Amino acid sequence: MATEEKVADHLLTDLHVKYIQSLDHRKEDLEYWLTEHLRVSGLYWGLTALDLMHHRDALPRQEVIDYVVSLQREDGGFGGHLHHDSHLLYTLSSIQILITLDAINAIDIDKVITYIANRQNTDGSFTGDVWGEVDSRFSFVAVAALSLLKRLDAIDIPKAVEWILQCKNYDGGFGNRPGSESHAGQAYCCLGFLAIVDGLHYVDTDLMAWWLCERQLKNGGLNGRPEKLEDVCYSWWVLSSLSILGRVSWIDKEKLISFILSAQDPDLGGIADRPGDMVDVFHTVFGVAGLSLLGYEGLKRVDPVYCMSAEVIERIGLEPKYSL
Ligand code: GRG
Ligand code: ZN
Repeated sequence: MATEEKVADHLLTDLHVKYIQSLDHRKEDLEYWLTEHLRVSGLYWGLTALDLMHHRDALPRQEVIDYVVSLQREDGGFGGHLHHDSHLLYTLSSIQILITLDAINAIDIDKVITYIANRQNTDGSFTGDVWGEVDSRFSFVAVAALSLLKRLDAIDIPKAVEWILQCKNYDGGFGNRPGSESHAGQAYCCLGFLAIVDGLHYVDTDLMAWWLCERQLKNGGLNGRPEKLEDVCYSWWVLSSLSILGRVSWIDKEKLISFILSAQDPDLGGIADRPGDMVDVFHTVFGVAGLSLLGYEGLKRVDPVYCMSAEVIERIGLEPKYSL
């Protein structure tokens, strides 16, 4: 017998809050252990989703701060979990959490600046950790973290820009390294990078916005590159890029809102990559943040560069980058 499918037509805020609160107690789930290496990023995603839904206090503030502080390593960087090696990705998540909770002075800031600056190569690119993988994601993460700490002077910005511009493609998009295929995740990173260093004039706005709005499919969802499936997280990677370019109106907002809402778990909360799939905190934050960029009622505004509430970005005195 066919069961009637429940499809939510509004944001299930209370359920999402409970879902995020439950994540740290799900030690019987295999996923809990499989994601140990990126636990602090999971915490940043959960906290940001809660903050945007006006429930920042739903996680125990002091416990979260103590945990993040415990992740700072001797080299100044942060690991994804206790006793894990430093990586730029987890360093940014740690800084984002502490700034959201207004507790950045709890860590050794000079040491983390040194860690980030040491990741820059002579060609301007950045490695994610001491093992040497280079990616435009890491250039973004480095400048995002340094700008949140007001220490962009610690790196060679002109060289960093030179390298990012080599990742730009003829179709208007960006890849993860010079010569790589355009991908929406990298579009966000390279555009966010240029927004932070005041380099948006290097981008052909209409060409890039055209490539980005072409990511919307008939079902309203967005994909990350041509011929790929729709996925809720591109509601962040694509839409934040369009927001930075001031071209959110180039996509069908109502259809995208319906697509994101249809990917919610109507029983236990959380948002999945697409309707019917298992939820996770990664797609939950990017679904909520995407709805915020779409002006969904009852949510705080999100900053399209930092993926933190615009209120927090304004509190620390950075210029908000939000535009519809
Ligand atoms: C502060 C929000 C924030 C981010 C920090 C980690 C990072 C910087 C950015 C990641 C950007 C990125 C590359 C996102 C894409 C993630 C993703 C869905 C990858 C999957 O790619 P494919 O090719 O999947 O496996 P498709 O969708 O093309 O089939
Ligand atoms: Zn996804």
